This record gives sequence, structure tokens and C-alpha cells, in this order.
Amino acid sequence: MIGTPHNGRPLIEWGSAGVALEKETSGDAYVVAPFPGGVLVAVIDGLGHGADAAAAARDAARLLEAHAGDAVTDLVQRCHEGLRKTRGAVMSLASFNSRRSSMTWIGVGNVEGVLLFANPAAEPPRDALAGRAGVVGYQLPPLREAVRAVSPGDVLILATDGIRREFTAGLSAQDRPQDMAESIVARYAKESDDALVLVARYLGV
Ligand SMILES: [Mn+2]
Repeated sequence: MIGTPHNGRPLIEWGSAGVALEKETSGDAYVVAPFPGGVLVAVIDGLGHGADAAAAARDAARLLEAHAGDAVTDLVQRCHEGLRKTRGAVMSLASFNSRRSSMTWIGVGNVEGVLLFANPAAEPPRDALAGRAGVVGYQLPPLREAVRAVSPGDVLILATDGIRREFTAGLSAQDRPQDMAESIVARYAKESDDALVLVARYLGV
């Protein structure tokens, strides 16, 4: 999918894929939400699975969509307050900024983030984004964001823990995001948890 009309041009191209443990009711959710000057992407894993997990993830997704242009630390704090009556959730957020050609990232809990560089000479060829332990809605770690420069063609992948950690093996930043997402789920989804992958390629302006 091409997301985010941005002055008429999309800032990212993205795709997603997932499987739910309980039919039709995934506790995992994603957000792709444009705002003036950028786009917010996020993957959320509501604790456990089933309807209560889905409710927590959905509440978080709504809050992120409604405030997409806010600083990522403020977004996590807002979700923390909004999810207190739910089971809680873990999440990773990335906010792309077109003017600065940057991505600001934060993660609470184990939603994996990997940034694949389009430049084949990049060393290292990818950057893993480590979240801090915690549960949004229950217990937050100190909130610290990380900022990365991004170039057109760089690919961000966010994956819940229903995807085995080895999913980054053999990935190429050249592939279509939707194909990458489907291939990761097909090869690395566990049978024991909801699984969701979001792949976003930064196109630049
Ligand atoms: Mn999970």
C-alpha cells in the first residue's frame, strides 16, 4: 500500500500481515497515521490474546491516530494513562519527519524494530531498535526516544513477539513492503501467540 498523501506525495510505502490465535480477534494492532510534515507508524501488542487484548490494542491505536503528530514520548505517556483500565500493552512507535529526513523511535516492551538501510554499502546494513522493558498502562520505563537519519529506500520493520526473532535473516530493503510482511509471517509466525508485522519504506520528498 502507498500511505500518507504528503503534499500530494506519499512519504512511505507500507504493508502489513498478521495471524490471530483466536479467529478474527487479534490482540495485535498497527497504526499508520499521517500528520502535517510526517507520518506515525506503530505496532501494539495487547497483553495476552483474545478480546481483552484486542480492546487494549484498539484503545492504544485510537489514541495514537488521534494525536499522531505529537512527540513519541508524549504519545506513550498518553497511552499509559488511557490504558490503565485495560490489560495494558507493549508497543513500538516510529515517527517519520520529512523535513529533517529522520525517524524518531521509542519502544516499551518487546515489539521488535529493525531499520534496513537501502544503501548496499551501509555498514552495518541494519540497525536494531531495542525497546525498554515495561507495560504501557501498567508500568512505564524511563521514556527515552532515539532519532535516526533516514534515506529514501530505507525500510522499517516492526514485529510483535508472535514472530520469531530470526525474522531479520535474509531480508532485502529492495522488496515490496507487502511482500516482505507476508513472507515474514509465513516463515516466522509462532503458533502460540498473535503475530503482526508492519513494513514501511521511507520514500522521502
Ligand atoms: Mn504477543
